[in-house]
Amino acid sequence: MIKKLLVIGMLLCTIKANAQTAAYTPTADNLAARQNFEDLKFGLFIHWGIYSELGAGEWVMNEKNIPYNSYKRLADFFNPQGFSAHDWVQFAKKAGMKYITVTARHHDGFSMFGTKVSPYNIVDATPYHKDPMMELAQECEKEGIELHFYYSLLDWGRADYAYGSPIVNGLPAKGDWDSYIGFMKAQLTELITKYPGVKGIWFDGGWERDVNWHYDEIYGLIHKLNPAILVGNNHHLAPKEGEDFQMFEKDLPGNNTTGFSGKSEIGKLPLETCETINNSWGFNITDRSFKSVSQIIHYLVNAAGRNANFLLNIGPMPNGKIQPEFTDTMAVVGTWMQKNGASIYGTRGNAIAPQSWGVVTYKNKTMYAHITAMPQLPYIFIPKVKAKVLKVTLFTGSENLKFKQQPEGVFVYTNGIKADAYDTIIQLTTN
Ligand code: JFZ
Repeated sequence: MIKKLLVIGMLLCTIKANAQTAAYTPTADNLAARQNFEDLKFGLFIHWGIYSELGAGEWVMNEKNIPYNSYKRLADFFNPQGFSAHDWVQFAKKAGMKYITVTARHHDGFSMFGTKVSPYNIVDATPYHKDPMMELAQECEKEGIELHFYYSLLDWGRADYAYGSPIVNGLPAKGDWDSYIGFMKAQLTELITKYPGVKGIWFDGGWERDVNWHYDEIYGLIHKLNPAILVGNNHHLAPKEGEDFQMFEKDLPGNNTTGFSGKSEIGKLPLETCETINNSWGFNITDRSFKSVSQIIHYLVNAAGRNANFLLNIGPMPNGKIQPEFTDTMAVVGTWMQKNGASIYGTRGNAIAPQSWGVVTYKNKTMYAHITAMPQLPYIFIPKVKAKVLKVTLFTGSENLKFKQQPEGVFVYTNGIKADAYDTIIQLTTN
């Protein structure tokens, strides 16, 4: 009898171990969603929460040592009467962006959506009493903009997470990990099943502690609820089992200027890189280091040339409105994208390494050489072009440009061409 139980027990253990290590096989729908995601190229990242009220970024509680119990009061006076899902979506569309990734819950643990599993949320804990994530999801669906939710694994306030910091008074030294994982699973289920059209979950904060995050269960749950949902995690490591895209923070894939990306070897998944429109993620009232139109277009083009999407962040104001500096800049970017977007949307990159003059994107039999720094010499050299080049023109013109193809690459003569203020695009038709 005892022996029998032991055998059964051992069997159950192996089944469990197998279940945990079972390799993730993305469904056909998921693979199609990945391709579609790669086609989008340009997305809007939005950091918005009760922290926005203080105008000092989303880490303000930590940075200003605000006791958690005082910080929580921000919910009592969060009443974003100026929030309009329509305006946010129009902002993205006018800028030429195709998807939005928005903070459903950041490290402060405040849920910006109506949730049944915590009273600390915008519907129940603020005088606003409405769910902006629902309005946004519905508006995105109506307007053909894809929606991803940012979801923090780190929580500064919950007792079961037990964040170890003196500003969070009264938390137990040790949390209740099973309870916390269960809470996240319940919230993720809400986000995926209640909100229409959600296409991705963007995890962050797992770098806070080296523990078992039960990614197998969490990612498994997401893919069980909707196999096409794209899972990404800002853990700054090589992609893990169950993830569908790889992200980079404040760096082009392959670069490591921030020191965040040192361990992020580029894998085979779709790539995304995020960057801020000024120097802040959440609304920052003193940050006036706005990126220029040229910087933003160059970042986008450089990401596309490296086969990555560009997710550009804004922090809307506490009333829900987007500040005019952002609107002005992005309207110009959008006008440029309307004219030149076909050389970016739906293309792929990385077939040809970045050059001193710029990068190359391609789609079907057309290559686009994006000259972001006009060379001193009257030509650009594109190395390792395997296909035979039949015709070269400016992307915005029909006149043939002179070129010379050799086994080692193609020379395109750029003298006399009319340069674009941001990116001069040369179109090469191959056979
Ligand atoms: C994280 C968040 O902490 C931040 O608030 C914002 O949401 C951003 C998009 O993501 O920022 C990080 C995450 C990890 C590191 C640095 C910044 N890191 O590991 O050095």
